[in-house]
Amino acid sequence: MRRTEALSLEKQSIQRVRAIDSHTGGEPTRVIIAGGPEIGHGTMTERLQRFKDDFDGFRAAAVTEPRGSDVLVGGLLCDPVDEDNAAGIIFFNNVGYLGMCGHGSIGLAVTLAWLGEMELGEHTVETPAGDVRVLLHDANTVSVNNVPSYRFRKAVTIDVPQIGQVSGDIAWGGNWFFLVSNHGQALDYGNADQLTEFAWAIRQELDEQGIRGRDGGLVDHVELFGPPSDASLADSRNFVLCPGKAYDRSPCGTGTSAKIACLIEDGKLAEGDSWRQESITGSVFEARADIRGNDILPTITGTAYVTADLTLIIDPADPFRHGIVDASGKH
Ligand code: PYC
Repeated sequence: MRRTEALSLEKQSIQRVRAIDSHTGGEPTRVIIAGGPEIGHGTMTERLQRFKDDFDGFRAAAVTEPRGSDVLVGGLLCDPVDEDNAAGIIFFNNVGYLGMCGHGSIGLAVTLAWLGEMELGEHTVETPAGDVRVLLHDANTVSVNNVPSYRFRKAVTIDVPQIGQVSGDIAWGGNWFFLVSNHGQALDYGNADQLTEFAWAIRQELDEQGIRGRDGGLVDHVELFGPPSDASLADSRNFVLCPGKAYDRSPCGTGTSAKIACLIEDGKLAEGDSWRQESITGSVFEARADIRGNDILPTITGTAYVTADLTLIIDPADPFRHGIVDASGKH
């Protein structure tokens, strides 16, 4: 066999994956639009399980080094279970899977609009955490009606090694958050390394003490709050540490949902009132909540921009095809 034929045969086994990258308030999203794993046609929960069980290597290939980075959130675009809905999406990151992702949903809508597959107006997107409505206002601005959000426990105090006592609320906004206001940290972009270590110490102590969400889920996001950089632009500034130790460059859609659930439960925000949440990069999400029965239903509005239209190459011969792993097999 000639060398060129041999090379072309080898190339046939290469997986080519088309992805669109965007960022929402600085936080990147990579939506896999073709060439991803076949995870079946079950419910979104069943598809998530199939993804976890059979294709975790793909998750790592798509978002971790050398094809991605710790900060990247991936989204596997699927056909919706209900054909009247716009899409299904399973979000994932450098260490696992996210029930919902606010910045990612904004990025998804902008990505679909950029591809000509979503028109202006309202659409339903299915996620493993439930259906969310997205309202595409223009090519870059999107509102997301998030899943019902609530506070599970108020003022939980833990003793964190090297830090001391830290008190925070545990709340759900599509992911579990530990929300801390009294921390003594400067929420500045230039202080991101220090904030990461501080929030990571809290996260580890939550794990250590077996502190969990209502459904037994890991409280795997830590959110620190402080005053905004400019009170005319935002109501509060946050720093959100994600499960894989990367911090959210955006104000975090699910974290902002958890925050407004706490504010409403404390009587500090009324139904329909606006809450502008700023991130340490200066990006802002505008949030409000509707109350239906006992449910707090947050809406988050933000902007996203497409940054790349790319083909990922996953070559079976590449020792790092599923990312860089340590001796224990951890990414
Ligand atoms: O915007 O919900 C969000 C989010 C979760 C993790 C990173 N971003």
